[in-house]
Amino acid sequence: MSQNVASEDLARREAEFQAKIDAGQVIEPKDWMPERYRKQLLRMMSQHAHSEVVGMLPEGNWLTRAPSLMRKAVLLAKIQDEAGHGLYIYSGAETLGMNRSEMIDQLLSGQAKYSSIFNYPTLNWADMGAVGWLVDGAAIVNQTVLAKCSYGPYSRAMIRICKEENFHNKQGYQIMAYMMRGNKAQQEMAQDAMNRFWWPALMMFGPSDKDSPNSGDLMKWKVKLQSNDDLRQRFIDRTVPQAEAIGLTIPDPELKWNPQTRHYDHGEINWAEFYEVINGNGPCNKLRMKQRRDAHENGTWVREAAVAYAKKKSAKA
Ligand code: FAQ
Repeated sequence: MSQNVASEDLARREAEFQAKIDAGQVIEPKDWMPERYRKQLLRMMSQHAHSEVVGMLPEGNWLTRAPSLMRKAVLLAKIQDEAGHGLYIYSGAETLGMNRSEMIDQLLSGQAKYSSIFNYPTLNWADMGAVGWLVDGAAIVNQTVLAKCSYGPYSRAMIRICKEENFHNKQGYQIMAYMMRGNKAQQEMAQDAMNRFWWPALMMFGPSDKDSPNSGDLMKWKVKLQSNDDLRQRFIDRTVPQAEAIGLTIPDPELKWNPQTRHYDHGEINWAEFYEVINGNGPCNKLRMKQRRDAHENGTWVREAAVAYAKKKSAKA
């Protein structure tokens, strides 16, 4: 009998929760939420935060080799922004009941994912342009929509983060445009970066809708407001004219404007490669995780000192 009452109560609460979502209300940390909503958000937000942090590595690689002091200062500022985004999203995710160190343990033990894109190498300076333009560009398309998602702390974090990502995107495009105005070797370098980053950037949006196991729940709860394929298409539509404007060729022979749909048709993504990368077998997965684990270990004394300092300060207070 009491089990029946409990399950009726749960069904009522779930219905009320869904009604709030359907009415466009925002869910805040202290509101009741279904356990699966909490878990899905925690998964997504922690993976997002890990991506921001691991995402610093391919760019950090170029700090000592940026071609001028100005480029170095800009790159440094961008990388610092990414660290801030990671911390910001970890804080948002903590409101769902898991602390940052647990999330980081999940990353370091390989239990949690981070974006596939950061498992590709950054081989030449133009890659810094491609990362800013294409990777941050794809992130913005995804995050602008997340800024309207149903979970308050996540949507608010996205609003601020998108503003900074816009700057990252423009500095990346500016690097590419500048190189395309340069000599033949510089133009080839930019095209080479484009060739290597185009397809992995498209994979950032996740598998095709028909193969996306989490989308059903996430769309129902308005965490996702647009599907993986729709966002990918939006990214393609806005990026192709930008590439054409500076003389870069998109490495997709099937790419064509479709006047009926008013979108670009594109070739098939190599999904086998995508799954290899997200399952740990991309070109740089092992290197990235080693760098992250080493950085975590080397930072132990800093974390210990910060905790000791905070304790000392609160004891005095
Ligand atoms: N990489 O069912 P779905 C940035 C996994 S931030 C790795 O479709 P979902 C800023 C997915 O987790 C970039 N794994 O999943 C920056 C799931 O596995 P699970 C990060 C992927 O969640 C720029 C499985 O496949 N942005 O770049 C990927 O509904 C420059 C099935 O997929 C975010 O995280 C992938 N690309 O949709 C920083 C945005 N795609 O967990 C530094 C927030 C899918 O069940 C430098 N996240 N998987 O084991 C999202 O919008 C969503 O989580 C998606 C995936 C769209 C990424």
